[in-house]
Amino acid sequence: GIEAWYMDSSEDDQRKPHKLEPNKPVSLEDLQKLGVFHWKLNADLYEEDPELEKIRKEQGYSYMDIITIHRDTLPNYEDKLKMFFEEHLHLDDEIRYILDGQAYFDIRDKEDQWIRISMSKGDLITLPAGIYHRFTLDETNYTKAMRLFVGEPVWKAYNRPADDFDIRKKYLASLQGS
Ligand code: KMT
Ligand code: NI
Repeated sequence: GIEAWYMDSSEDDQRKPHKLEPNKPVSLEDLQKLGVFHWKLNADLYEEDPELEKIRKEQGYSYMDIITIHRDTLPNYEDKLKMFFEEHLHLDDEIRYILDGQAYFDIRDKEDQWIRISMSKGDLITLPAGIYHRFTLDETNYTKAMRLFVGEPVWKAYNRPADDFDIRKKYLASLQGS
């Protein structure tokens, strides 16, 4: 299941948990305040899941594909993992549903601190357009994820600094008062 915490600042292997001591957990409610939403589904049913269909319909997630992130399955594995771990934003929401394995999504909070979100089989997450984030495998080095998108997918990532985009300003404005 999903779990989130503030990261330590060590330069050690990105695949390690990087929890503070003592751990400083982040609740689902805290994530919601940053515009991050989560659903828990039964990933064994993903090919024909009425719950997933309902979410896709309600949220307008018309597009989907599946990416298997593993040394033997992903072309340019090393380069892609390096790119995924560069701090970036997108002009659209990033929606990911973990079908197998596990991985970490890191997001910045309002004070620009890193929060690590641990995702495993059955976790679906949406990161809002304009939030700075990054992705890494954990020490198991494998995850299979569904990528969802509203309309034709645009995967373009803008590495930080990307503060001049309207979507970034809009995201920051959306945090006011939350
Ligand atoms: C992104 O843009 O951060 C990604 O697509 C991460 C990898 S998809 C599981
Ligand atoms: Ni991204």
